[in-house]
Amino acid sequence: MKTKIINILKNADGYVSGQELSDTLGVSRTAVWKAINSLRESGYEIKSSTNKGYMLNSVPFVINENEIKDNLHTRIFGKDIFILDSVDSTNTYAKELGAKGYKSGTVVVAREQTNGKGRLGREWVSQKDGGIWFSVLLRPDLSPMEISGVTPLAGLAVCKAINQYCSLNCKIKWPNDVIIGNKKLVGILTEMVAEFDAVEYIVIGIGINCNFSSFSEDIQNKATSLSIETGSKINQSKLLAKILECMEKEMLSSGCKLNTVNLQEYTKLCATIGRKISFFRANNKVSAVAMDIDQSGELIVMMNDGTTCNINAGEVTVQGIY
Ligand code: BT5
Repeated sequence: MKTKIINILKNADGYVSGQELSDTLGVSRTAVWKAINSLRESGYEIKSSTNKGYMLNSVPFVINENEIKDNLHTRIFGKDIFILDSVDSTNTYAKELGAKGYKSGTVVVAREQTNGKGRLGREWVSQKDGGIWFSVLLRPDLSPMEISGVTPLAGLAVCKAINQYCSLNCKIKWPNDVIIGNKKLVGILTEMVAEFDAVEYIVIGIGINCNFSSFSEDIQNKATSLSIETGSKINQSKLLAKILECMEKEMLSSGCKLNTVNLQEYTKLCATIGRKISFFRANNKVSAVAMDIDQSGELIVMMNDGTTCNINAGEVTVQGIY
């Protein structure tokens, strides 16, 4: 009933009377009033006037089921979607769904994570309604060796979607961060469950800082958010729908593999290329210059002695970026 009320109010030109709503929906006026209150609690601003009825003022900017479904134009991604108020980690939840046999494209999104995970056991700060914290379960037809394109492709799709939706100029810090200037906006954590020669499922977890205005001391120098960068609040449900659409396009059309076309786009958006970097090799810190990305998603670097070598998604420090 709530979805129907919202659709009626969205399509109305001004106020809709309580009587009209109750007649159209075949329920009592008290039931309408209760549904309106519940919609208000989930973030819809609905004006009411004794004589005229109800009018929709604004839709919620936080993650909201109606708003996601209303804006989602995908075939597979997000067709099954779990929308949670609070969870320890959407990745952990999605991995449980994977083990239970849920379909490829299933999405888990939460308004808050109490134990959001970064890579290598690090923490991902995911405060309530501050951002889009979500995971996509995929069952690609790939061997574990072929999985290396997944994270770059997800990064590419998220970066393009944000740039289009928010008119920004985000870049990718190889392999898995989306950045603005020299600050981190998005983190991606991909986890895989595989047999020896086949991937059973993967979970791509993505955290996007949206409506944060300040960060804790430990990350304030290296983190940013869309509201800080654009100066306005972001409709998180619409942006999530747009991102899922971009991810589906990018990942399904390529079978989740890097190819000439998507690699060229990735390279263009990659802020790491052309910069001085450093990384650890056999416990020694080595400096080099990032030159290119190859089709397995590895970074090709030129060492100080002029030789080139490939490095894979380890820990790389890029000069000038956190
Ligand atoms: C990442 O790790 O960047 C991967 C983050 C993935 C988060 C998503 S949210 C949905 C899904 N469910 C999960 O539990 N996780 C995924 P890494 O490259 O290791 O970066 C982690 C580091 O980034 C931390 O050590 C902090 O320094 C910094 N950091 C933590 N929270 C941040 C935030 N909200 N914004 C920017 N930087 C942050």
